[in-house]
Amino acid sequence: MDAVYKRSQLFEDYGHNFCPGCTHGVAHTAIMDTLDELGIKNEDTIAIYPVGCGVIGLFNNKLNVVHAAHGRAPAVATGIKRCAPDKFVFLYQGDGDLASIGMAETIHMANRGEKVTTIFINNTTYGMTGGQMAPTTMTGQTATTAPDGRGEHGEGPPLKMCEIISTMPEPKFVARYSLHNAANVIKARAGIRKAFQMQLEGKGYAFIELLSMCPTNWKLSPKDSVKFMEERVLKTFPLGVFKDEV
Ligand SMILES: Cc1ncc(C[n+]2csc(CCOP(=O)(O)OP(=O)(O)O)c2C)c(N)n1
Ligand code: SF4
Repeated sequence: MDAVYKRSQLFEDYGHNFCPGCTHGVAHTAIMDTLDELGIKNEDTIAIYPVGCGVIGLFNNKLNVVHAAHGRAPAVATGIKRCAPDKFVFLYQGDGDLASIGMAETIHMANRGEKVTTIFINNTTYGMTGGQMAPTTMTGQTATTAPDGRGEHGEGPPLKMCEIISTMPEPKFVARYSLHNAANVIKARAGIRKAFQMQLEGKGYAFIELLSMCPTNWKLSPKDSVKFMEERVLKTFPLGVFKDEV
């Protein structure tokens, strides 16, 4: 029988240990498959990993990885890419990491138009530390630090990173996709591929936001998390391409 799908050779042989229904794993499969498809070799790739659940991914792939302090991935990626412009450099960051403690680094890197690719995992919560309110937590969504729901006590509305970054002149491709079902994963993979291809061609900064499920901290089953994505998350964070100057 012909194999129609093979697991990327960039993964280690053992599986991942994200929670059931977590789409960090789906994001990783999309990234590794895209690197394979574009022929980007492990030895030419440097992945900058964050603090947060995404970091679980670094243990199950064979990429060259630099683990940055919380929020500092853009500074680390900037230094690496400027010193080694021939290397393929991508950042993998959660919403707490990228849009809270790392907001300044994120904004300034985007404003400089560093020639790297950001993969931004927005699951509307601080996953690893147990569900505190993130910059992306939605209005009315509860969190351990917002038990009455965001917005009830002056927290302000969620920050929308694609909308912010697409107002800047330097970023060339800014888009938001979702990982909650197969049809959307196919679109997300196309966006990741376009962004990676851009970097190979030296075309400037790309910011890819992937809406991701965190059933554990949403306190929902994986199946109900899909529903929550469709009924709540996609309404707050509309999908689409916000800027395309490629
Ligand atoms: C400097 C610093 N501050 C805070 C922490 C604690 N911390 C670890 S993971 C995390 C939250 C990560 O949330 P997010 O970036 O949204 O990623 P997720 O786990 O949801 O994928 C925090 C606050 C830390 N490790 N280092
Ligand atoms: S806590 Fe949430 S983000 Fe972290 S692995 Fe579990 S489901 Fe994924």
